[in-house]
Amino acid sequence: MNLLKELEDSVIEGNEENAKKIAQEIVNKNLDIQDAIFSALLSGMKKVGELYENHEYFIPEIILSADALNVAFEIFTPHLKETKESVKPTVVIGVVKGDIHEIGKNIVSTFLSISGYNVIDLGRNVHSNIFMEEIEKSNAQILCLSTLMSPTLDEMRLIIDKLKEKGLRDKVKVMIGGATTNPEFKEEIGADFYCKDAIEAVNTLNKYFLK
Ligand code: B12
Repeated sequence: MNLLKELEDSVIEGNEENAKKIAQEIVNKNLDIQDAIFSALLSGMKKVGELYENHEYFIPEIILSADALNVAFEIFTPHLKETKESVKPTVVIGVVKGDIHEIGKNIVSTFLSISGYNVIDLGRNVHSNIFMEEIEKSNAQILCLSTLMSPTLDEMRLIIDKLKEKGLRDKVKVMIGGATTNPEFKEEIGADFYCKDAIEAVNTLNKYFLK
């Protein structure tokens, strides 16, 4: 069977051991790592989401799938091609308060990092005050916010309001992403960029900051 398909199946089945073995095989065979991330790991997790929505999978199955994805992603990360030909701005990134979904944020964080950005990753379930403190401390030019849940969307609005209150709004560009966000929501809360995935995030920031 095709290795990418096998890796996708390992994520869907939540088979961590197989995911590890196949990811290593993909690395050893010098296959395209970026392709493996998008067309095996992420597509596998998309199918897991569908199974959950159809009530065929429940939280324990999702956790196993997330573990299988993470173990393969860890094997891939050191082999992603780095492009550090220019000094790029500092990015503060995190998942907003109330939300513990971190896989997508981790992928965006890794892609920005290997593309030369100085990434400060605050993790998940991050309080708005922590974002403010880090932006002030690090003088970051970019703030990336992630959420996958509808109830936590308002946190993004709150963070932008706090940036305004603290006089930081003009110093930092705000990029939002995650399955519940979209270009309309970006407009509504006054963020600067919305991107659908990690590749688009890197391309958008490169276009803006490397003019
Ligand atoms: C995995 C998963 C989990 C795992 C998370 C494991 C982890 N360590 O992250 C676990 C099991 C813990 C979990 C828990 C819960 N989950 Co959940 N989970 C999912 C699932 C199946 C997949 C999410 C995922 O990782 N996708 C893969 C990644 C790669 O995709 P992604 O995050 O979308 O990221 C991509 C883009 O969105 C983008 N992106 C992401 N962030 C950012 C940021 C920026 C700046 C940019 C530019 C781009 C960007 O780039 C990424 C790809 O390149 C989704 C279903 C789905 N269809 O999404 C539900 C889902 C997100 N979960 C959901 C829910 C409700 C929950 C729970 C509340 C369930 C419960 N009853 O307890 C809890 C959450 C508790 C909390 N307070 O956070 C709902 C949310 C519904 C909603 N609209 O509010 C979903 C949609 C399932 C559903 N259909 O009901 N979950």
